[in-house]
Amino acid sequence: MPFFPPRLYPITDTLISGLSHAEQVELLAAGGATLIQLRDKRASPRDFYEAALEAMSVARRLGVRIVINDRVDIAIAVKADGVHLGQTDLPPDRARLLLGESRIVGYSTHTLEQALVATFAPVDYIAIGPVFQTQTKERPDEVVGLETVSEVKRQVTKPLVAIGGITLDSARLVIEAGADTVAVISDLLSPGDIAERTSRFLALLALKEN
Ligand code: 3NM
Repeated sequence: MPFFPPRLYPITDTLISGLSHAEQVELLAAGGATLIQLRDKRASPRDFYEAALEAMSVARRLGVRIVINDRVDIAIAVKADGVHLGQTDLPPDRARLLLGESRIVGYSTHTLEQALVATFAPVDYIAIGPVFQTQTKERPDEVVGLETVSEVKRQVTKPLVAIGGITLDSARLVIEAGADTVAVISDLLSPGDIAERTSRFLALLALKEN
């Protein structure tokens, strides 16, 4: 089945939010998010597995889909809806073999060239970033800017997720540049009302049709 990501794709971060993955899923879902990525670069595989399992039970109760960052094994172990792969993770075709056809496989790219290569991979969406400067990712790639988002959109038919430094103030511009979806961490999870912030993003992004 073709996969169409929603306009907003929140990604969890326990450090920025000060909350567990399950707590973040609860609040993001309360604000209207329907697809959430669990990301944890610091936890041990065992701890990430336990936290993801807990978040999955919240997500199932609330009807939210969950994608696991980087770890195909954990995605399988917790029966997540999919995995998001970086350029140094398992190759997408190997992840696809392990996960099967029905799960979501997303793939990060950081240049037009990588995005073009990704169009031949068995992935459901392509992410491009960082669109703007980000403090959230350690050793981020070079900022690609809105022009690259537009260029990738022109050349790529798969759904396009933009990521990196996207805020309530810039999200519309990113969608107008051609992204189908914005993936956001810090501007959703920084101290404040996460559910309210999520619904503000969704209201803003709903103003423009697909
Ligand atoms: N990946 P924030 S940028 C996880 O360029 C991640 O692929 C990126 O966090 C990429 O919304 C990034 O706080 C961090 O900038 C996104």
